[in-house]
Amino acid sequence: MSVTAYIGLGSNLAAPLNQLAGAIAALAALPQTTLMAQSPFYRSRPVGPQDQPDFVNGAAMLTTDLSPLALLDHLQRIERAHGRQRTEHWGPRTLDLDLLLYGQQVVQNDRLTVPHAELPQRDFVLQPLLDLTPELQLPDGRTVASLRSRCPDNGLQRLKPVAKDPPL
Ligand code: J1C
Repeated sequence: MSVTAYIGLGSNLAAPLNQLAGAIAALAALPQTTLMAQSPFYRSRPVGPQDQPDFVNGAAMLTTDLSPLALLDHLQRIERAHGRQRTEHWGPRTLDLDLLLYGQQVVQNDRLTVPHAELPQRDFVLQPLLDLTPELQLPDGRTVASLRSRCPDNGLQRLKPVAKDPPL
């Protein structure tokens, strides 16, 4: 039985828009998985140290027969393939792929917390989820729309879905 999963994408180094475009292509090529939709991309102010570039963030919706951990293995492989550099905690990053939601399942183990622990307080995660699925709910019944309306503001700017975006 395939499950609908949502992946968060983020980058603020090495041509972030290209990083996210490459990640989307890699997600579309995953085994036992179909890329159903991608959200618009947003420019966002960094959470954490402010002396780093703005981020580009977005989300993808997949249907998959991969288990949560098998999916995480693939996400980490894609991050490495995109030349992820050594990252300091809350510092700048080449490519992050986060498993945000895996159907309505709750996963809690050494490697994985799903729903993603930071999801409820990050507008750059909630807004792309809302764009993909306006009625989306977490396993605990909270709606993404209600969380979005009450979360801190990172100055999201929606980027145009064309190659003419200002370089980031
Ligand atoms: C570990 N994990 O987390 S990296 C991994 N649950 O080794 C996994 N659901 O084992 C484990 N999905 O810091 C546990 N990994 O984008 C999960 N993120 C799960 C994936 N400001 C999981 N504006 C550590 N935008 C793992 N990003 C978890 N500021 C953390 C990468 C993958 C995201 C950031 C803006 C951003 C930031 C900071 C610097 C805080 C940001 C943004 C890391 N992103």
